[in-house]
Amino acid sequence: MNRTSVLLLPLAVASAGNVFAQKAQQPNIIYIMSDDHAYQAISAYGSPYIKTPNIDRIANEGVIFRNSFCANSISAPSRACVLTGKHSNSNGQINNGVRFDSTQVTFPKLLQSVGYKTAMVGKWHLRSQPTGFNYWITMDDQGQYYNPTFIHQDGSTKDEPGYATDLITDFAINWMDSVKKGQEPFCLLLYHKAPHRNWMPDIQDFDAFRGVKFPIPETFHDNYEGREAAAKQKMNIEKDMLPVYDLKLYEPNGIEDTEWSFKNFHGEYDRLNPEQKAAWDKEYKPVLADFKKKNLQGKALAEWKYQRYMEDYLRCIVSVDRNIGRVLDYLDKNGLTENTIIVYASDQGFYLGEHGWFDKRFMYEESLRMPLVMRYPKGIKNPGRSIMQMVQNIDYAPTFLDFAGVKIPEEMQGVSFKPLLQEKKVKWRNSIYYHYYEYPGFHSVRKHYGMRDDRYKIIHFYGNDINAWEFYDLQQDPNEMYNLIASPEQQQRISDYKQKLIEIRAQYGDNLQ
Ligand code: SGN
Ligand code: CA
Repeated sequence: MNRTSVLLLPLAVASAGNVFAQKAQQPNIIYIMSDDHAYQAISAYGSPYIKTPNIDRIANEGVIFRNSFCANSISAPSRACVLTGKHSNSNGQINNGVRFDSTQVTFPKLLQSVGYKTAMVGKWHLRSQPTGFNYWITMDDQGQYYNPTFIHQDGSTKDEPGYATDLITDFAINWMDSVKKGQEPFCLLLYHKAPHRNWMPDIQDFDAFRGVKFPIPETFHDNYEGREAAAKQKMNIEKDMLPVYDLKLYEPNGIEDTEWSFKNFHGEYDRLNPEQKAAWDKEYKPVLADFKKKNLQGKALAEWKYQRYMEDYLRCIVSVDRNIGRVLDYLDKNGLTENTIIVYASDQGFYLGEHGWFDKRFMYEESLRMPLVMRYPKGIKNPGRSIMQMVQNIDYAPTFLDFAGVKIPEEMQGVSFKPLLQEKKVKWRNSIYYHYYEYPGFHSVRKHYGMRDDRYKIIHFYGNDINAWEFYDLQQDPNEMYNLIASPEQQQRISDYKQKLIEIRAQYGDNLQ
């Protein structure tokens, strides 16, 4: 026996004997993602509107990312970025319309290959069937809030009585119960439908926020001067928010609205059982009566719609936060808190009246930012901290793999932020890249790509009917109201940023436009 094998032998024996213990050392991973949850509606981010104690608990016992961004502010693309660790141009999921190529390398597949038990529960939205999961149960496309339909692994579908956010959490907890804890690490993707349009709250949350007057955002009455794409969108609360479908101002022949609005409202409302309908009508009939009595116009009407929108949107979040609390309790009760990475994020940001809008898609701050909090008692140094470095959803896959001790594939474009969590000194990126592609489409936001660093942002809107550049100084103008593209003092800087944009596009291999 040579010297090397003598040295190796005891190690080999030790590792064979410890195979379960070793696997148990790998952290469990719970990645919770909701749909359209704005950071402005999370108290850990200083929300003026709502308290989210359970999301805040993750931040307080872990970290909060203050500069977390998506790569393409819309659902399916964001989900694909998270799974693959790649930008949209590289993973192919450029918009909500295309089908996800499920043969790609994803982090759940890699975790599964090293012995993790993996599961996906909730809004999947990628059209192709989930791959890389021991267990999955999903909703069809956007799913529904009340008594929703779930798709099971054998392809069958079944309506489940109850409220989406509760049911998704029930499925997730039931699955965690089936895992042999301490013997096999697990990875759970828990994807909520809420608080996506059309913001239908759970009956038990109707009392929350009733009659509250929310502060109107500074930019609510924006006239979009100097910003052509912003002027062309169709996601304005005053003009595009639908009285029946969005604001629940419904009674037969009640008030005027589009056929589409009535049809889609019915698609959801008709799912309620008689008891639920009675509670629903009891809540919303007086709201309609009040609306009719006031007979509002112009600015006053826009502000009334905003208040109505906020009430229902925030009520949906009360339920999301409560259900996150159920998951945290489950971890505590089962002794899993220490060795579990738990993350809360949303697929993108959202407008809560800023620039007069709802929805997302734009590279402006509210929809570019992605709320992100993470707890891992064993692996995060100095909990209770804010992380200021710029991270993106393409970084999640590399980070999870890194914590699980799995080699990060070369093809992943994101970077593990594990060193940031361990307070290691590392050279970090100083700019992020963004590209949005869904036009023509809902809300008419033009295609655009751009780059942001800690001070400036450059955006190029392009297409048949637009070719417009925008440039913002985020320090002087955090609300992005003043497009500096024609400012004489900025010309040198703008040409530098145009060059930097060419370079970052080349770095990520993006020549789509
Ligand atoms: C639906 C919504 C849109 C929303 C898209 C994409 N309309 O089409 O308002 O922008 O989803 O949202 S709805 O009337 O059907 O609710 S995403 O988050 O899934 O990308
Ligand atoms: Ca979304």
